[in-house]
Amino acid sequence: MRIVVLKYLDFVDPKYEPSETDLICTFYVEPEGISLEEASGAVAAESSVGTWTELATLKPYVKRLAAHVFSIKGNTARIAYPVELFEAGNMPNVLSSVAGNVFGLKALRNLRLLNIEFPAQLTKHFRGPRFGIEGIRRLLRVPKRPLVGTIIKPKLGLKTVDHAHVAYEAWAGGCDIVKDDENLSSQTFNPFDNRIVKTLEMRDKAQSETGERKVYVANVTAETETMLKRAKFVAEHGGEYVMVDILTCGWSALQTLRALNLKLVIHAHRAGHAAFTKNPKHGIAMRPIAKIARIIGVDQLHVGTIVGKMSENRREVIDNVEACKMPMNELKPVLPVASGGLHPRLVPSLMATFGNDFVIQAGGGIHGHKNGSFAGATAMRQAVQATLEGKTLEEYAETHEELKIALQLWRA
Ligand code: CAP
Ligand code: MG
Repeated sequence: MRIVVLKYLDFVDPKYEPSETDLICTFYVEPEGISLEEASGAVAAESSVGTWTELATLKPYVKRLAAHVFSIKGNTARIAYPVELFEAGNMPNVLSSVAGNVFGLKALRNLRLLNIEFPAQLTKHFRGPRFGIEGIRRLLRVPKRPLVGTIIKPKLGLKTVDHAHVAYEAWAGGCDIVKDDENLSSQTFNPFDNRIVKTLEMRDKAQSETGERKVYVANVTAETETMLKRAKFVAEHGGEYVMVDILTCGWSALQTLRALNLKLVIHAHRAGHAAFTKNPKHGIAMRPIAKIARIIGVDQLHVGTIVGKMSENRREVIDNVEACKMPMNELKPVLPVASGGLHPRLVPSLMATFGNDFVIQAGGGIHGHKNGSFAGATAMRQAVQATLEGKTLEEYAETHEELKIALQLWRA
């Protein structure tokens, strides 16, 4: 049997014109002891057919499947992957190729996946968002303004009755959305089934008192079968939203949940993302993760804030929002969620960055209000209203006590 060795440089072809069915990845490449061309070729090789190929001379179609480095600018390499490399409808398979072994190669000091462009040939095998921005706005009957959301705090420890009460206060004060925290599942102090029943009762109470639509985002993150059971439980009890920690659950589990196609909005939390998104030279940027989540079918997704407690910079957050909303093979746009260290004083700069199509989500910035969750939620709505009316927060606070107190608490 003849062994044919494809060298890394065999995968570098600046003349290659990507076809519209190719998947295209953009990588930041830092070589270790070899040229940038060879290193880029190494990425293409190890994330497609590899270098050692038996029968290559006998089966030319193997060569045709090889990925092509078609552009290298600075340390940025763009690689085109023939769509036949991937199994249709199998996202983990795609990522095991383009975001698999390559990060561990000795030949690379650093490698970062900056972006992925999916062809329609691949995205058409996924469901995409069921609701998207428009569907969520219709559900909540909020046609224009930013949505106001909160996370029940403290993150863990509240008993079910207290959890439901804090939720009620936040809804009654003006929150559209109340959600579980990413690490609340079904611990003994707050078991899932009872929590859902009690909290949805409070939702109904707040809805009838305020006349506004309210939603509860129940965290169903768990072993896949359990997660599916919990999602069905939420739907059967009149819930309209579930939350999934998409990275700790994994893409397979998320695909399985979306395949159920329940009439539930999927809120995607990205707990753990910074383990591979934070280092600007190595890992996977949040932008490709946002695109993958959208293709599989989440309806709203955390994208960073620029002004809050998390580390993303303006460029990264703008890219994440674009990944959620850019035209992408007929997929519905995903609603961006700004969250992490937010409070009413940050609302004008958030709306300047995000416009109106996003969720302003605050935990401590609402429940930490001197007068409690009801006043905290009211102050957040007042900050949004002031900004919509083109007024400064200070001006509006003169006639709105809750906001006034919030501005004293969260100083500039
Ligand atoms: C925010 C939060 C969210 C983060 C996640 C928290 O609470 O509930 O999980 O926003 O980060 O636990 O920290 P606070 P990101 O409003 O009290 O800060 O949105 O960047 O994924
Ligand atoms: Mg949280």
